[in-house]
Amino acid sequence: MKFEEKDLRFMGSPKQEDTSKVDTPFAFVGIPYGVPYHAVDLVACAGAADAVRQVTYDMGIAFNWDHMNFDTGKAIFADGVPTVTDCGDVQTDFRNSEQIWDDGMDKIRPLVRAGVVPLVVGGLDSIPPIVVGAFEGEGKTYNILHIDAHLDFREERYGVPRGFSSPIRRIREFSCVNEVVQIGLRSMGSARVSDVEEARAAGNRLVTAWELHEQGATAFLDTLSSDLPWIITIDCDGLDPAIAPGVGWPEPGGITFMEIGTIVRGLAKRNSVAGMIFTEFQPALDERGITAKTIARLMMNVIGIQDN
Ligand SMILES: [Mn+2]
Repeated sequence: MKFEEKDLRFMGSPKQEDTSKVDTPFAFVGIPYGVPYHAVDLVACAGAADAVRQVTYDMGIAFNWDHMNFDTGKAIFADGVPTVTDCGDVQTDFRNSEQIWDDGMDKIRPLVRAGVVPLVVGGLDSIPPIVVGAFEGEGKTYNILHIDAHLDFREERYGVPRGFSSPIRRIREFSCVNEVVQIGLRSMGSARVSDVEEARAAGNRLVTAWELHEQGATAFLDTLSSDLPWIITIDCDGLDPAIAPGVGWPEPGGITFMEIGTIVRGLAKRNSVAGMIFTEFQPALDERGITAKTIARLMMNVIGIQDN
């Protein structure tokens, strides 16, 4: 049964569009439009945040805050007090790439300043630098964990420097960024051999999907430094198509739910998650809401585990 409500809110949490007025430790934000290459790019993921909101009604989470969440070993929200606010979606003029960046950062920055952890659903994979840019200039430094089948380190593509083949290149340019670790790389995408060499030269640590599977998620987690908070950015095609079928470029052999869960939960247990971003989720391609559910579950694990 599909629950129908006009004003969907993630987990049925309160809504507050003004991000300077959020008083919960976590905030859910939709960024439907990143910088596109072609007009059609704007359509594919625009409904992703709403699909994640919807699945939290379909799962019953929105009405059953006192139910046990076995992922965290406790009620979804203790004493009926939500710990996340739904801040709605970034409104912007998607014909203007400067505007897309400015409006996105303006929405996220008040959360960063208040110590609220933004939980963001894009958008194509051109949105991560918008979110990371909101952390820039606040006097703190962060590590980036990027999950993706693809490198996303092109200087430009089709003459566009802020498109979805370049987000990690752009993220590297922020002075608030320290380490960049990229996991889940496999098969081939827009990256050329020279782009891989440039990513390594920039200091990025690249872990292929093969390497992660062989090493195991727990051992990998142990290699992540505890010195700085982490911004986790997940292109859904980095995950295995079994748990994230709703993507434009499904690629077998991706990161399993237990692997990504172990990594995300491990960082949350350290209280190290400064922000979380999901991109490239195309609801029209989803199968029985599995991709939306994967995103909601992982966000709920951070919300339920991290003591923010
Ligand atoms: Mn990708």
